[in-house]
Amino acid sequence: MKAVVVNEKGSGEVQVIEKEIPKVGPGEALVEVEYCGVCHTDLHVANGDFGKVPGRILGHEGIGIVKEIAPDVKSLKVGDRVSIAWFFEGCGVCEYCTTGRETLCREVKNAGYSVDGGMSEYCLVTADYAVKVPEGLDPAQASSITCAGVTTYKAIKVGDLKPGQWVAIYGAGGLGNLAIQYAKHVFNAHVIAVDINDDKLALAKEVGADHVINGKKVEDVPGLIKELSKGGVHSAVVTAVSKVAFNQAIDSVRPGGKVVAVGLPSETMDLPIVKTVLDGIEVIGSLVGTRKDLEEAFQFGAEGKVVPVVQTRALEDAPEIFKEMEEGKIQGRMVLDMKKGKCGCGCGHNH
Ligand code: 8ID
Ligand code: ZN
Repeated sequence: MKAVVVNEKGSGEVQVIEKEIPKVGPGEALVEVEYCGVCHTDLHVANGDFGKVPGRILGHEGIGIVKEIAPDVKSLKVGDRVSIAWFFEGCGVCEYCTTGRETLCREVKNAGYSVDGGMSEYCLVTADYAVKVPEGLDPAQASSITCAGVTTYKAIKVGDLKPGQWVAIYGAGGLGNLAIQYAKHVFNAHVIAVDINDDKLALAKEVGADHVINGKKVEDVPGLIKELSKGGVHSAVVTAVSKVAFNQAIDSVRPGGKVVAVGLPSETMDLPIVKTVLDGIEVIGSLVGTRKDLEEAFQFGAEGKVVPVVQTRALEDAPEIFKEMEEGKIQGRMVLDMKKGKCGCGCGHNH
């Protein structure tokens, strides 16, 4: 089978290689992957930002069909459509797994990082942890919800956003455009989107942002947010891969507000102690979502409240797509379509 892997040095350009189809072990299912989205986290993994993992098959926005199950598997059957998510498996018994915070499990396995992920023609999943895709949800769109969707849906929950309140979404890329949609169409909030690229902001507006701000063009982003939201947003979700956005987010929440940190730049943010104390603000990290969060996030997709913006490309295009993501050229999500072959005419496109 073809697979997209971290190169043998553990950092830099990804490679497309041939690998053996893995064998099903106890508790596992073999999935024939249909689609896998390219998340900015894959770029961090490929660059070795969280530690080097040479040879690892990337991908945690996978969707596919179960082809085979181990004899002991009860939760899946052949033919089911399931997810291959960053939260691939928890221990099931620790204080986090037993209190609704399973993504914080210390024994966690993460697809495309600590175990092989979904950017390949076949992939193993731990059956009890693969979430079923509901009827009526397009599988390419479902791939995007498997990480970008569930992560932002969960982050908005963590920010305790209520109907009628204001939220600022920093970064309107793969995660951000879905954050806007969940905030607007599921949580019924007023949404301000901040990005540094006008094309991302045009998309933000299209998918439901009430106001958009270009952080490169507006000098005082928090000031403008305070003006628009009459005193500051109730919560801010930061998906941007830059400390600038984190610092702006801290300055744009109203007293009692919450800043939910989602983006993963290898930097530190500046947290003014006096403001934190006197304004009673909270800064909270949020990591993907539980299986239940994903089930809920999928359902809103199936109901059409949230429509992921996806473009599909062939698996062989992965190295190019990673570069395009680094350069900020992608609108919404680029999704690998395992069935799409390169064209014969040599133009480099798929048609
Ligand atoms: O569970 C989690 N916490 C989780 C899950 C999935 C992804 C975290 N992430 C992390 C990724 O690892 C990455 O660091 O969230 C970040 C965003 O992932 P993405 O949405 O997949 O990346 P993208 O599509 O490249 O979008 C990033 C956007 O940020 C904007 C860019 O213009 C782009 O639209 N941006 C940047 I870079 N700097 C900005 C700034 N200063 C900014 N927007 C506003 N202000
Ligand atoms: Zn991701």
